[in-house]
Amino acid sequence: MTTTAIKVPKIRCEGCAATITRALGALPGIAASRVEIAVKEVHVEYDPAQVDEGRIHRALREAGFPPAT
Ligand SMILES: [Cu+2]
Repeated sequence: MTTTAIKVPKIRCEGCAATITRALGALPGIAASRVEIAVKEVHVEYDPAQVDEGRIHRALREAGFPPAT
């Protein structure tokens, strides 16, 4: 498993966190995800054989929460 922390400036509340958790849960290969609202970060544990960070970033963009560049 690989873990990553992705900065997402638009995270503001539990509603945002729920949307993000749902969006990432729809991807294959996501073992766990946790949204840290206070620091506007998404922590993701994933199987690199099934999904990569680019795909995770795309899912976040599609959910309305683009990662910081
Ligand atoms: Cu929100």
